[in-house]
Amino acid sequence: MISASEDIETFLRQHFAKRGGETRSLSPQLVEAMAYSLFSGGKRFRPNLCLQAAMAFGGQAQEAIPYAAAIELIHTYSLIHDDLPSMDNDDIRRGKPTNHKIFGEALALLAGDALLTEAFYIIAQSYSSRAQLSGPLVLCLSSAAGMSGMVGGQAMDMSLGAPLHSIEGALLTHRGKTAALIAAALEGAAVITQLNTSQIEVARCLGESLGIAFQVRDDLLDREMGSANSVLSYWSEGETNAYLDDLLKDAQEMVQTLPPGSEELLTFFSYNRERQI
Ligand code: GRG
Repeated sequence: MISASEDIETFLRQHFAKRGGETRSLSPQLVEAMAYSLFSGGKRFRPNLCLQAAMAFGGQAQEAIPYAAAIELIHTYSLIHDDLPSMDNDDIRRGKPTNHKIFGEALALLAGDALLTEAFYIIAQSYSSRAQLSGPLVLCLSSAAGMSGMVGGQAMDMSLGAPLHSIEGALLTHRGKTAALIAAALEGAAVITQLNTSQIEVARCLGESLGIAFQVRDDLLDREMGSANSVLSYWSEGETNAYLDDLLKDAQEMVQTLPPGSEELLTFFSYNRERQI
C-alpha cells in the first residue's frame, strides 16, 4: 500500500494558492479562514481512502486526486460548521482553536460555505473534458454531502429530524453523518475507474458499511459519554460487537465482487482507523 497523502497535499496547496490568489482581492480574510482549517493537521483519511480505492479497482490514483480533494473540502466545511456555537460549540479542534474562535462566527460560516462550493468547482473544472465522469461525480458527492447524507444525518443527530429514539434512528444518523462521505470516497473511485453500474453500487455499500462500523466502534470507545445517538443506548456491548462482526462479514463478501485486490481496502481501512482512535 502506498501513501497518497503527499499528492493530495500538493493538489490542495496548489489549488489553494491559485484560487486563493485569484480571489484574495475580494476577501483575504475569507481565504485565510478557509486555509486555516484546510491545513490544520487533518488526517486526510477520506481522500486517501479514495485514492487507495482507485488503485485497488485497477485505476490510476492520479485521476482520482481532484475528486478526493473535493471530499476533503467538504469534510473540512462540516467540521467548521459542526464546531459553531449553534451546533457543538467547540473551542478546540485538532489541538488548535476552532475556526470561529480565530475568525468569528460570520467568517467561519462563510469559510464553510465557500469550501463546500469550491469542492464542486474543483470537480467541474478538473473533469471538464470528461463529461462521463463530472456529472456522476457531482451526483455522488452532492447526495452524500447534502440532505440525503451528511447534512441530513447531522440534523438527526441534533434532534432536528423525526424523533427516532431507537436503534434504527441511531444507525440512520451514523449512516448520514459519518458513513455517507466515506461511501462517496469509494463510490467516486469506482466511477473514476469506470467499474460497471452494479460494482459502483457495491463500492458505495462497502463504504457505507465501513463508515457505520467506524462510528459504531467510536460509540464503543465513547460509551461513558452516553450520547442519545450512540448504539450503546440501545444495545449491550455484546450486541454491538456482534453487529460489528456482521458488518465486517458483509464487507468481506462485498469485496469479492469488486476487482481483485479490493480486499486490501479492508486492511487499509482498519489500519488507518485504528491508528487514529
Ligand atoms: C455541520 C453539516 C454538518 C455536518 C457535521 C463532521 C460532522 C458532521 C460532525 C462532527 C462530529 C463527528 C465526530 C463525526 C464523526 C465523523 C467524523 C467527521 C470524525 C472526524 O473525522 P477524522 O477523524 O477528522 O477523519 P480529521 O481531523 O482527521 O480530519
